[in-house]
Amino acid sequence: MTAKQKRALLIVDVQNGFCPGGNLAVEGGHEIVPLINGLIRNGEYDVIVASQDWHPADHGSFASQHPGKNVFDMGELSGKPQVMWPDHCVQGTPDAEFHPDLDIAKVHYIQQKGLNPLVDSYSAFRDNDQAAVTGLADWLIAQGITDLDVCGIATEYCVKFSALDAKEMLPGVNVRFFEDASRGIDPAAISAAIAEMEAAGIPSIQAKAIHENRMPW
Ligand code: VGL
Ligand code: ZN
Repeated sequence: MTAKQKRALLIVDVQNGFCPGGNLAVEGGHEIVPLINGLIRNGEYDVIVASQDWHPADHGSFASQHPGKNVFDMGELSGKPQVMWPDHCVQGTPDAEFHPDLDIAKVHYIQQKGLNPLVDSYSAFRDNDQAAVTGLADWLIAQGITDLDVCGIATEYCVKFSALDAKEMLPGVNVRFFEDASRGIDPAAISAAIAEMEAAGIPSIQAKAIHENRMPW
């Protein structure tokens, strides 16, 4: 007997802070918004989730909290190696808002992350030290999903760690990565992230191929 598929889309951190003009701008971050809106609107997904980087102003991943450190230096947070990020996605600021064109009204569940100032949280599922989970895995399991497609920003950070955690924390769920509906920071690191996801059983797919027969939306 084959059980019916229940498909979910996870949209990672499509926020002003990671788009041009934002505090941690990723080149072309805004370009994925129309593709993602197409995915949201094409009716293939039963469940749509968005994650939102949501830091307190004194978050320990910010270089501003580490005297003598520069942005993008390697530093330490709670004894672990940590990239020193610019202040970004501070709770309640425009930088933390979703991109204004993203069709957020059709999102069923928003998972905020990065609230604990003592640990960073790239994954939408748990903190980087893997000590605390966010609740997203339990929520998706309760929905009975069978398939999860992941897209968003930044490919080699929050998208990759979210996809890898999904594979590990959602037993039996098919996880895929939308390459063209994601953007990353460093081309070499993006390629390495795609290889790492593929090695973990997460294939790369293209949103454009899915849309081809459906446009205009
Ligand atoms: C992210 C760095 C710091 C991301 C979030 O969304 O990929 N990267 N915080
Ligand atoms: Zn962050």
